[in-house]
Amino acid sequence: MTTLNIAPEVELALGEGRPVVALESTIISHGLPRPRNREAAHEFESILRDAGVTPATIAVIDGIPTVGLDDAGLAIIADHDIAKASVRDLPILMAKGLSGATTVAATAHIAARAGIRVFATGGLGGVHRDASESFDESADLSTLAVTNITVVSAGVKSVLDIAATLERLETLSVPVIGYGTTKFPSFWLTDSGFTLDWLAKDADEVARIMRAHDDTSHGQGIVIANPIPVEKQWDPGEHDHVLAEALLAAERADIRGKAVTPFLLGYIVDASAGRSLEVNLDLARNNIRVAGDIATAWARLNS
Ligand code: PSU
Ligand code: MN
Repeated sequence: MTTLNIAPEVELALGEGRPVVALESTIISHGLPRPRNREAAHEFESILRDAGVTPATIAVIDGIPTVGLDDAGLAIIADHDIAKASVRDLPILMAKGLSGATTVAATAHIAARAGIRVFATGGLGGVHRDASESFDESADLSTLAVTNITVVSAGVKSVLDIAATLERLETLSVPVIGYGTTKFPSFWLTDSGFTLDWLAKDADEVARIMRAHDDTSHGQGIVIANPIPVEKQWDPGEHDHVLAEALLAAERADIRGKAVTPFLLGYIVDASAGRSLEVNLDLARNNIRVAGDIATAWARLNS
C-alpha cells in the first residue's frame, strides 16, 4: 500500500525496533456507545503509552489508510457515522476519499503492511450461529489465514458459534494459544467451556512462538486468547438471558450481513443497562496490556 499514512511516532518506533501495538477502530465506531467510545479510544492509547509502548490506532481517514490516529482522527471514528470497513471495503473508501473504521480483518491487514507485529482488540469475529444457512462467517478469519500478525483477544463472543469458529481457525492453520490458561474465553465470560491445546505462560514465550512461527508459517496470524479474570466477568445468568433475547431480536428484525455484529452489541449493552459495557471495556484494557507486554517481549527478543 503505497498510500499508507504512518504517524511519525509509529514510524520512528518501528524503525528503532521499539514496541508498537495496533488498535482497531470498529470497536470504537460500532462496538461501543457514544460518548464512552471516545474516552475509551484515548484510554486504550494511554494504557500502552504508560507501558512504554507506541499505540497505533488504525482507520481510513479521507480515503487514506492511517496507522496512528491523532486527536482529530480519533474524533472522526468516535463521533461521526462512518462506514464499518473490512478488507474488501478499503479500495472503495480510498477511491472515493471516504473515512471508515477498520474491523479486526482490515486493521490486521493494514497493520501488517506497516510492519506492526502485535494487535489488540476486544473479541474476534467468527462463524455466526446460523452460518449453515446464512453463510455468515467473519472475514476476520479468512484474513488471519493470510496475515502474519499476533492478535490478542478475549476469544469470540458467545453470540457466535464458538465451536465452529475454533474449527475454522484450525482449518486455516491459525494457532490459537491461551494466555496463561487453556480455557478459551467467550468475550464477557472467562470460560466458554472449550479447551485449547496450548497455553503460553508469559509474553516472552509468545515472542518465542512468534519467532518460530516466522520460520515455519506460510504467512498466517496467531491468536492469543486472553480471558478476563473471573471476578470481573459478566454475571453468567444475566449473560445467558440477555444473549438469548438479543439473538431473537436480530432474527425478528431480519438483520443481516455486516449489520449483525453491531446490532447484537448495541442490543446487549442496552438490555444489560450497561453492565455488559463495563465488562467489554475491562476485557479490552486487559487485552491491550497483554499486547503491550508481548510487543515489548518481541522488541527485546529482536534487539
Ligand atoms: N467484537 C467486539 N466488538 C466489535 C467487533 C467484534 O467485541 O466491535 C467488531 C470487530 O471490528 C470485528 C467485527 O472485526 O466486529 C466483526 O464483524 P463481522 O462479524 O461483520 O465480520
Ligand atoms: Mn458477517
